[in-house]
Amino acid sequence: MSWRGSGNFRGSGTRPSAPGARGRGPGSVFDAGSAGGPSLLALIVTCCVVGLVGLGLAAGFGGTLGRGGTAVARPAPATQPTAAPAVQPTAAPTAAPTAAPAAGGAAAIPTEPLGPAVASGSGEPVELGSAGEQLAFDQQTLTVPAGLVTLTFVNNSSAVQHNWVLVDGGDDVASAVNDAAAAQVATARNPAAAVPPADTPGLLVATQQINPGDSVSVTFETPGPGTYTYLCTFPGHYIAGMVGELIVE
Ligand SMILES: [Cu+2]
Repeated sequence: MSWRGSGNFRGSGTRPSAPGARGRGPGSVFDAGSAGGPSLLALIVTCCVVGLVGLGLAAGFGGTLGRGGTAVARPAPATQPTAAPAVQPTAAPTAAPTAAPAAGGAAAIPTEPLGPAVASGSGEPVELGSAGEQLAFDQQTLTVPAGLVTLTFVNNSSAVQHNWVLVDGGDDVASAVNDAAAAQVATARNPAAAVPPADTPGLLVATQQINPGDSVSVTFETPGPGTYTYLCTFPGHYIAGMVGELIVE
């Protein structure tokens, strides 16, 4: 009984070596016994060894060999390897697509003023702001001399972004430029990208969207004397009335 519990037979499952090893011990008994004894003694010993080995194997293999009813227990380990790989492939593809849109959106967000009228240096200083928490400018009309102007725009709201965009025309041009900014938002999937491209027809100057409390300065060459339209191109602000008139004298 001691060898059955050792695990050597159960673990190795080498059926031929097991009886052989046990046979060697009793074999010495054969030699010492009488001539007629060995056959009966060998048969008894063999039966015992085979029976014990059989029990040992049956216990060690847990029913895979003999008892058909318990053979069902073995398929259990097979389900574990199947479940483990299924989880890992699911998590990996989820992370990859997340990074791609973020990188594309970041590249489409302007960080400084743009437009054909933007110039270097400094000109006649002018200041304009948003009207507190309203979707409006704090000056509906702004008068500047013709030439080089440096406008500082302040976002006085506490919650939303704003920008300042000057166009060469009235409401028709302003509306088209506002639509061009909206297209940028659709591409970048980010309202901070709500700035018309530099080559948008009718565009003169456009600042980037600035955060609440921030300000931005832009120097530009005014068009000839006349009346022009400025607006904020953050989604919904122009429609809500964030628009004004620049009078160039
Ligand atoms: Cu705005």
